[in-house]
Amino acid sequence: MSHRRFSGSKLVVATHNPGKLVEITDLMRPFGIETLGAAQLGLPEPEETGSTFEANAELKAHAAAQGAREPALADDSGLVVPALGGDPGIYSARWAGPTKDFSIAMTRVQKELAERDRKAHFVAVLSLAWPDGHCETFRGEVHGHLVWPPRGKRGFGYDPMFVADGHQITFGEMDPEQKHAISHRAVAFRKLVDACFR
Ligand code: ITT
Repeated sequence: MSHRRFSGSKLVVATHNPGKLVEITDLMRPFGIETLGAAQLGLPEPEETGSTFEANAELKAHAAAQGAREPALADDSGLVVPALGGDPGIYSARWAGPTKDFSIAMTRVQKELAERDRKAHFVAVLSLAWPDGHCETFRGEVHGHLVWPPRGKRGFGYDPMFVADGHQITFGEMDPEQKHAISHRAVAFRKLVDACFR
């Protein structure tokens, strides 16, 4: 399948989440690509009306590409807990409430989980859209389990309660370099790079 190449040196990142912006900027750095956050550019935060990670990533990427008149990369991601029927899933940010307090979201996951199976995975879907409407979309996942109480102050969101398979420490305790080597976002990013940045 042929993909469209991105040939610029600056990329609009269609996120209002500072934790994601830091990670995407880190992942882009080796390719000499500078990032501009949607908030920095004064772009509005579109309502996430899709019912899949893919649909939401694409709608955010299209909105930013139209608004900035430049190619834009969006990330829609979340924590999927099979024992909770896939929740919080695409609602991961919404479980933190209007104050975006992830201690509230993690406590809710822990309460609803109670004694059930603690397996979980993170999903990230990256979507790169151009102002003419073309779009390239890639998914990454990292599987693991949930711990309680949360541990570590690094990362963001649900990181302090997630331990990836083959590891003992949470993403909240992990060096960012180590998280970037295995994370859902990094897996999706590698697919994006292979398809569009080489
Ligand atoms: P934008 O839509 O502006 O990008 P958002 O935070 O609303 O920001 P999402 O709708 O994609 O983004 O929500 C994803 C949520 O899933 C995010 O707020 C985190 O809580 C969680 N999440 C995603 N990736 C994560 C990661 O690497 N570590 C921890 N939590 C993560």
